Amino acid sequence: MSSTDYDAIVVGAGWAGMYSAYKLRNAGLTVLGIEKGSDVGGTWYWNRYPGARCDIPSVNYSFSFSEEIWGNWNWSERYAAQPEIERYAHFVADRLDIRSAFTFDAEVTGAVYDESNRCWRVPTSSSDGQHVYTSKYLILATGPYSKPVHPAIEGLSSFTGEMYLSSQWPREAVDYTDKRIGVIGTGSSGMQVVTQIGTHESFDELFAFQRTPNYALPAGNRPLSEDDMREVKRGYPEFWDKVRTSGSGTLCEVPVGPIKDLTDEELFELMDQLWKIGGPAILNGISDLVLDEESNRRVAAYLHADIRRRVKDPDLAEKLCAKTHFIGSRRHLNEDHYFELFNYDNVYLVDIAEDPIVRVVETGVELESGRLIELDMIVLATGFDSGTGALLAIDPVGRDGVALSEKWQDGHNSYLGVATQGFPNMFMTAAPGSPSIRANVLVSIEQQVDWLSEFVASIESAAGDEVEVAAPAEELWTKHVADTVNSTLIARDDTQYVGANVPGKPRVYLAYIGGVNVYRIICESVAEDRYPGFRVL
Ligand code: N01
Repeated sequence: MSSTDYDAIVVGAGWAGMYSAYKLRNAGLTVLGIEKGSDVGGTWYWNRYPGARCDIPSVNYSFSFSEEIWGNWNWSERYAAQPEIERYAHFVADRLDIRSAFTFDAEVTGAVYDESNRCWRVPTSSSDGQHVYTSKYLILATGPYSKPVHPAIEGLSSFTGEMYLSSQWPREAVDYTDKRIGVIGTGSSGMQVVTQIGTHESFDELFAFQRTPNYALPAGNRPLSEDDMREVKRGYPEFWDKVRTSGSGTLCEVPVGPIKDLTDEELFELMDQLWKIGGPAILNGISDLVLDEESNRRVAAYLHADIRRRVKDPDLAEKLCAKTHFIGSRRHLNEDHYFELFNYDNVYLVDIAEDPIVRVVETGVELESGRLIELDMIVLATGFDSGTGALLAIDPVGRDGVALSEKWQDGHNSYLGVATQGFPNMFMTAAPGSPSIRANVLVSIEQQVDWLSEFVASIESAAGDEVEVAAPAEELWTKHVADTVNSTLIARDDTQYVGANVPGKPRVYLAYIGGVNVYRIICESVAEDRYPGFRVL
């Protein structure tokens, strides 16, 4: 192998990129991190829209590997908001001294595997010009939600007011005063934007353009005191042991079991108790929720009843009830006041399933009925090309000149979601085929990066030049990922998790839903057996 600029290039300075760079550097490798933004944070660097907040409990949405980090950081709320999470990312970066490994404001524009020299050539673009770096290993820590979807709505560019994409929110303060604001999209991001502006900002009128109603669970957010954090930290090691052996990587699961045989009264009593606990994982303990249609429908009926209690206008309440998909097939909102907002006389739901958007014009949004909703500001909270989007934007070219987009034209495949055959020495984090987007992504990332860095260290100590997935291992894993989700209800719905929100995207489920605990055991056994499924030369 010829000499390279670096042993490893890590793309992205989110959680996975920072931790990968840290672990590989500690393993004695020379590392260059490349990040498009001006600082660390990844998702939490870009998604600074009003109301952006984590829906996993803060004490659980944290790194566990370093006592120095968790011992010196205190969260201020049960669910931290974006500014605090971004501060945490900076804190982590400082403690790991990781910025020194990265070049910022530089975009990776491709990656090509040089077979004869067994290295990756990685072109970048920045204000300093174009550079091509070479490395033995390429780690794509590009994040599952980093390529936004720009909706195909006619006339968007003709709008003369302010327009913002939720995931590319400006760093400067936005003024909502006396403005007529339209939010398009009612997924987690759109509902958070509507809740924040509707509750905390002064505005003239607020319109939520809803194509598909979404489920929501009570957050029960509250401040965390120093005493709360002291208490958490006292039990942190045991806490993390439990987290690692949990299915979702979060520790607010209340084991309930199947609800199939409960009477309606028993079920409503149980749901009332779960509601009081709050949090996004209160339903995780219902073991037949995503396995049994009737159980799923009965829980949905409780959620609908909750909305009907909170929204005064019965017709409006009906429009807000999610009925077209199973609970669990989309990410539900973790909310405190979303539905009540529609009781105000200047907050409106625009049901665009009933009266679709035809076009955006200079002054606002025109609907099929001919109605023109005049606006001063449009917020597009229209989602992401999830899972594969950022990887395919780089579109690495592997062995025999085959691009990833070519290999994945009928759907992604990989071994363990960390590597794909034909792309030697290339690893991915939080990628399709791993638990990532259907789990506590931070717990999942920490486990994957620990595993990957040990694997790379073992290749280095064996003086290996090239590592590649073997085709049979990839086929088996891809089948296992599909079989696992196909045995549930959630693969049936058209969601971003199957790529349904991006025209032409192959319909393949984007995550391994067997649980972070099961995935960890599988990865550990692969390591113990000296990595069968990989070929090291
Ligand atoms: O995106 P989404 P998101 N015209 O795809 C609508 C994570 N996240 O950014 O459902 C009109 O869920 C679309 O309508 P429909 C989380 O993992 C986490 O909200 O296709 N509407 C939908 O309502 C989540 O899963 C947090 O009918 C259009 C919305 O836009 C992931 O990010 C917070 C449209 C897109 O919803 C993505 O969530 C926020 C069009 N042309 C996000 N195109 C946490 O709390 C799309 N829509 C951690």
